[in-house]
Amino acid sequence: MRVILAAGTTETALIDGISAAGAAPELMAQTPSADVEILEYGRPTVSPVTPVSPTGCPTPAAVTRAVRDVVDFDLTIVDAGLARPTGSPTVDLEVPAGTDVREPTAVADAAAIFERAREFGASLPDEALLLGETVPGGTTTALGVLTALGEPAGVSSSLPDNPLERKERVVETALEASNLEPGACGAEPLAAIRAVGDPVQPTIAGIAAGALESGTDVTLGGGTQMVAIAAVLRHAGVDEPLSLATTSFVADDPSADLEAACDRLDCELTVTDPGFDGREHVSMQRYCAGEAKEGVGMGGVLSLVPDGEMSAVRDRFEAVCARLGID
Ligand code: AAM
Repeated sequence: MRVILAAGTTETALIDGISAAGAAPELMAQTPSADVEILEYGRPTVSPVTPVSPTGCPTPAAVTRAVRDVVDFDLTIVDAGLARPTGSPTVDLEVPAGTDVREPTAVADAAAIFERAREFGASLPDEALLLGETVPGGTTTALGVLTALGEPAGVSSSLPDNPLERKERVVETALEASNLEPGACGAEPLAAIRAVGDPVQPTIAGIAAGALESGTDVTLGGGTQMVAIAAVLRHAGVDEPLSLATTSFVADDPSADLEAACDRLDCELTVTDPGFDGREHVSMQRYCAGEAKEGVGMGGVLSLVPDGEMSAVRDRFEAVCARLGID
């Protein structure tokens, strides 16, 4: 199994109060670069900070790294629009950082990115791929794309209280700035991303399309951002089987309504509970309170943990948090 993590940024994350994927708005652009270092090395290397939410909840990269210490999988990191340097080795598909969706164009070369990613996905020798993301503001851009496609699906949030109305206002402004009505891009999913999406979306959708074409199994590892990718693929006419693997934290979020979305998009859903409620550990309790919930492939890699090994993952998560200096 190869895990591919697409890491990128969108200026949309700077909008006040829409994301907790960084301690402060000016740190959001740093989060994906640091996330991929945590996956690779177990802690940030050239990145100056460990990504935490404003309340101190550690990035889901810490959970994914903990799983990596227990389950063997290959890992490839794709630069899907990083805005800061990273010390991790990355595949370069020439993906620039994304613009604020409230500008007329959010991802200028969405179609070209999709094509390059598709070639990359088709070239891989693996039998199965698990695709993950890190892009602060990603649930807002997911809502943008779902709305432009005319899909009724809701989105989750890295915040315990989903600022859904704020996101809806952003998406409304974004569609107006692009001269689009909701549902206008139903037949043109890459136009939806170009107008109101983020650069991670055409990267993951392209890799998935290329891999599926060449007979590789694809699982989307994530929550409602991956629902948006599944919608892009279905609207692009991709009809191969698709799976989505996420955490119980997203599955339990009523604003996500994940099961209905997966049903509609003909996507097999796997939900994994890491059992964090059984431990007196501050960070695990934060996850149980609905902070962070998912990201950096967390739900996907949790689905790879064999029966009986989840307590080892929790032990490793405690060790990763201790190394990062987080409770
Ligand atoms: C990624 N890195 C993170 C993080 N994510 N570091 C700390 N907390 C997170 N939740 P939103 O739309 O609310 O910003 O949520 C999406 C982001 O949260 C994504 O980057 C996802 O990978 C996760």
